[in-house]
Parts: sequence; C-alpha cells; structure tokens
Amino acid sequence: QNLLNNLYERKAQGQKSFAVLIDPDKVNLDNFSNLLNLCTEYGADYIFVGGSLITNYVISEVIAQIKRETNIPVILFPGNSLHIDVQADAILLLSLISGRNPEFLIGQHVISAPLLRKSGLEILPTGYMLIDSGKPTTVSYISNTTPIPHDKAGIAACTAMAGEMLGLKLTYLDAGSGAMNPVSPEMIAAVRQSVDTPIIVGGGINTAKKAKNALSAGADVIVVGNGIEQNIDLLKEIAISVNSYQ
Ligand code: 1GP
Repeated sequence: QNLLNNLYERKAQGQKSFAVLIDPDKVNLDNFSNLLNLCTEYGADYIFVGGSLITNYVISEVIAQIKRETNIPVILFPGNSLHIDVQADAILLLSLISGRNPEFLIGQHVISAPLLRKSGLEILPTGYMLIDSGKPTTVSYISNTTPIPHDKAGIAACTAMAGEMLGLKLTYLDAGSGAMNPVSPEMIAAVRQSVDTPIIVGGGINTAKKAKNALSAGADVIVVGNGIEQNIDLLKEIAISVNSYQ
C-alpha cells in the first residue's frame, strides 16, 4: 500500500510528481545507465516500464538494471497479462474505461489475478482513459478501442467519475505514446473537478511548457517517455517544471 498512500498524500499536499516511461523495446542498453543516473540526479519520482506492444522481451533485464542502479520505485505499465514482472514494486492495474472492449476492462485482469496475488506487487487500481491525439496510436489499435475525442472534456469527466465510483484509485489520462497533441488542459481541469483520485497524465508531453500546462490544469503526476528518448536534456527541464510547484 505504500505507493498508493504516498500518491494520495502527495496529492493532498499539492505536491507534483513525474514518471519516466521506459519502453523496453526502445531501451538502448549501452547508454541505459546514463539515463538512469540522470533520473536519479533530477529526482524522477517513478519509473514506469511497459507499453501496449512489447516485442523484444527484455522487460526482466531492464527492470533488474533499474533496481541495481537506482532507488526509484518501478511501476509496471502493462499492455497485457504478459507484461508482469515480480521485480517491480507495483503495477498499474489498468481498466481501459474509455473503451468498450471487455478484454481490457476486465478480461486480462481475470487471467492475471492469481499471479498478481502471488507476486507481492503492490496493485494500483487505475481507470485508464485514452484520449484522441490527432492520429491513431499503437494503443488504440492494439486495444481495439475508440479514444475519447480530444475536445470532449465532459465525456472524460463522466468516465473518470464512473471509474472512481467503481472503486478505481487512480485516474490516468493518456493521449498515447508519441501523441501529436497531449491531453488538453481543459480536459484535465474537468476531470480534476470530477474526481478526488490522483490524476496521471501522459502522451505527447515533450516540452517543459506542455508539462506545466498539464500540471497547472490539475495533473498530479506527468509521464514522459518519447520526449526523453528523443532529447535527454528534457529530463532536467521537466524536473524544473515539476519542482516549481513544490
Ligand atoms: C504513453 O503516457 C505515456 O502511454 C507517455 O507518452 O511517450 O508520448 O511521453 P510519451
């Protein structure tokens, strides 16, 4: 229960956080140590590991290295029940509530439940919402779900509300990795007003300005993946933006 409690405490104190998303398929193991050192140096709060489609199956090696070289909590961000690794600290148990595909609402969870119970991983029950970003993303294709239209903040607010009423403890608004447009501040603000859960926002946050926009609108945690893969200096800029709220 540590990470979940901690997320709620941080939210209560208005403390903002950032997570670095590591896609195991894109990790360059030669300079991975460098990235991990920078994550420690700039105070990344969490490392998320995962993706909707993973092809090279080095999750285990990647997590082992993160655990060896940092003290940052590792949270699985799975695309399906194959993406579980017990070396992590916790797992975002994502129910894809913006979609109507039962497989990602509950199906994969049923398959994984006995393993998760045995694993000792902290379970973070998460209402996961995909938001249209202007172009199809891997996750919308793989999950076979329609994202919430970019400008329909009301739909996002009602979806988040329903997720919270069903008992989901975190709300994740995701425009998808490499999104052309991140989730709009208007939508984040509408969701902020409709739920008390911590709100995680990711997808297409590739500048400090976009990070600030998401945080000012009410995100508690921002997730940055692609932006850092393309420009490692962004890590420092994101850290500065997040710290400016403390
Ligand atoms: C995607 O929220 C994450 O699921 C992060 O997206 O890779 O675009 O930063 P980016």
